[in-house]
Amino acid sequence: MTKPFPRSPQMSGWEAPQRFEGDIYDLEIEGEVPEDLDGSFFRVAPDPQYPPRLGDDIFFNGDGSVSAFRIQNGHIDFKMRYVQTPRYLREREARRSLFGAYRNPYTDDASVAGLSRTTGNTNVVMHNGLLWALKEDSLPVAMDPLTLDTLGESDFAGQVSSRTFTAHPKFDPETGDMFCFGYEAKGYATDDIAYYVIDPSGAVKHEAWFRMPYPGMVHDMAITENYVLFPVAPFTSDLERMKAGGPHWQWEPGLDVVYGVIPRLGGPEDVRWFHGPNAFVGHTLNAFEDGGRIYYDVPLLNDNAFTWWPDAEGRAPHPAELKGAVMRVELDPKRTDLRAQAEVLSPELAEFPAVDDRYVSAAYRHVFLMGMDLSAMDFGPAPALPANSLFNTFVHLDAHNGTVRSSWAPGPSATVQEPVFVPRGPGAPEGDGYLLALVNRHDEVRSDLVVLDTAHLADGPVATARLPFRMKNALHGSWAGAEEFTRSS
Ligand code: V55
Ligand code: FE
Repeated sequence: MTKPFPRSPQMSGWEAPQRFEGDIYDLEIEGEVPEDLDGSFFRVAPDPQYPPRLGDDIFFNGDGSVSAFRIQNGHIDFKMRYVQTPRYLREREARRSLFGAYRNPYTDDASVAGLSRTTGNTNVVMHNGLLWALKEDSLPVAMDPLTLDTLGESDFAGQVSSRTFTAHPKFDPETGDMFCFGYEAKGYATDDIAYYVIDPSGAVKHEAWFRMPYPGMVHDMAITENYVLFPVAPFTSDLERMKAGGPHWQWEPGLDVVYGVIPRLGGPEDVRWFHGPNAFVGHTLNAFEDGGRIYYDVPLLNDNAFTWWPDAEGRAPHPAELKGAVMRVELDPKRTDLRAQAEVLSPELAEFPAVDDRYVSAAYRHVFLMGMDLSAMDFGPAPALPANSLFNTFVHLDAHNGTVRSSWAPGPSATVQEPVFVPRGPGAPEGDGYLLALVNRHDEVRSDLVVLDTAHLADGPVATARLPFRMKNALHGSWAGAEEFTRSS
């Protein structure tokens, strides 16, 4: 018998588990889905299969539940499946949770010792004709992009010896090469990064191992024409704390953010660590080079947004105390003091960026984010909610001058989920096309998939596909054109 889930902030209300798999053929659609859209919008949300082993749990520790919106000829078919990880299958067999706290195997049932702890709950991306469900504590899990059947965890046929793999790989738009890494690559609480370049057929064409200045959190990365960047956020892991049943992460207000910079094909001897002031590091907008300098665009906050991982004194800010901006961080390879210089690109409280994938690693102008317009909300922000649950607008930011080019808010009782950008066609100018995203209609306890035209963002959706149920907040997702659904090897 399955006991009820706890009524805690990260497990109730909009974040109550869905525990649901299924299909809806032909969603009902208001408006017109552009006929030229042919592909799938994939996204993944943490959605725990069973009530937590330790009584309560955090949003980030739920089983990965992938959804796909297959869009073709103006129709949209919906599909939702769990990532059938070894952990999911073992718990399903036992009909209860066997795995304990986030990234802490010392809190697990003895029967699962040594089994993969991945949930695949953080991002889904296409590579080599497969859909990869990603969680930064483990190796990636391959899925069939059309059926969402789970094919299994992969070390790329033995080529990847890192124990872990990022949820935020970057793809070179010219070559299709996947730039990726694992941190804690040699095991829990180690300070090793294993960096890989994997070509579109799945062959590892470059590998480099190096160590971080401290065992921090490296949630995202960036690439430029010649370099790869690894931003380390000031949390630390500690094996003794984990063995005592404590949290994997501790916030470190006294530590700098460090930015690892390595040439694309560099080795450990080439890594340089730039230092910037203590901050909470968000998601990569993009990075590029200009005049020999590297520019990295990323939101930085004044304090720890993961309030469930406090500092050594047990302190964490109230979410209302968090202030941040989208920053442009300059990393000058010629600087001998290795200081990172940051200036405000936009004061917007904006996160979960989507750029035009054709401009990743290069000079770019257009980026779409979720914004937070607190004046437009009429339901009180509650503390300790998952970090991504209070955004309520889509914002089109101009990365040349930091201005808001346009925005759209779905209404006073709605929040939004991470958008993806799809070019209008192969020859479309940068940023010209469509934004696809879920909107949470809190008054109706129901979600919509909206299709926005980026040329007329403020006019609202050109098409709205109504889902007949609530969709928990996803973390991340991606768009894949239909041409990507075939394997090259
Ligand atoms: C993040 C999310 C994670 C994780 C580590 O957004 C960092 C940051 C969903 O899981 O494991
Ligand atoms: Fe992320």
